[in-house]
Amino acid sequence: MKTHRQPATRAFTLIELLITITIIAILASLTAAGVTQIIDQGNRLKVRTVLMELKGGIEAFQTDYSRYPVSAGFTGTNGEDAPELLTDGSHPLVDTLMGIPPASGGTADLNPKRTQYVTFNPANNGRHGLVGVTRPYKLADMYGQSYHILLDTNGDNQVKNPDVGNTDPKISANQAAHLATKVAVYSSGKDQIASTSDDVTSWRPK
Ligand SMILES: [Ca+2]
Ligand SMILES: [Ca+2]
Repeated sequence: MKTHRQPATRAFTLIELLITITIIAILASLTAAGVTQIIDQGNRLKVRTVLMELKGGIEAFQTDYSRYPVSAGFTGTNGEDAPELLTDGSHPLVDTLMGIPPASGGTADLNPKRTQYVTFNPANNGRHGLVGVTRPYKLADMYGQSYHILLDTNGDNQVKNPDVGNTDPKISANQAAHLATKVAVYSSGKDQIASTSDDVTSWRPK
């Protein structure tokens, strides 16, 4: 007498179906917030990479020329460091670091050796790169804002610590007045406001 067994392949298909449903359930649990968080972390990493390149480029320039890539008159008052710089195209710091000669009729040539300390690509919709065609160039972060640069122009091997004035008390608490570095760079972060918790800095851990 013949027996009618269920084909083994059918049971296997059911297991596959269950696995597939489970995977779909897991994927569905990846909420939009989770995806946004991953994108945010990626953007912060890109910003930090650029600002560390800026910092490294400025330090290498200072080693080569025994001065910073700014005009000789760029100093602070009362023995302090010069005020914070922005990569907003108001001065040729980015051009100088890229080894680009000054525009004709422009400022003094600060990098006559034409050494290329950094390389940046054109921005994409005003973000993450060089903005516009007029010189000096503006360098924008992932959020379309300029980078902030602090230089030890008074030569005491430290710069003011911007975190002292951070609006987040968890960040501003117990901060030293100065950072023990000659160059500090930061981005105002996703909220596009400086000295808030989402800033991306060269001195904090990633
Ligand atoms: Ca200083
Ligand atoms: Ca911020």
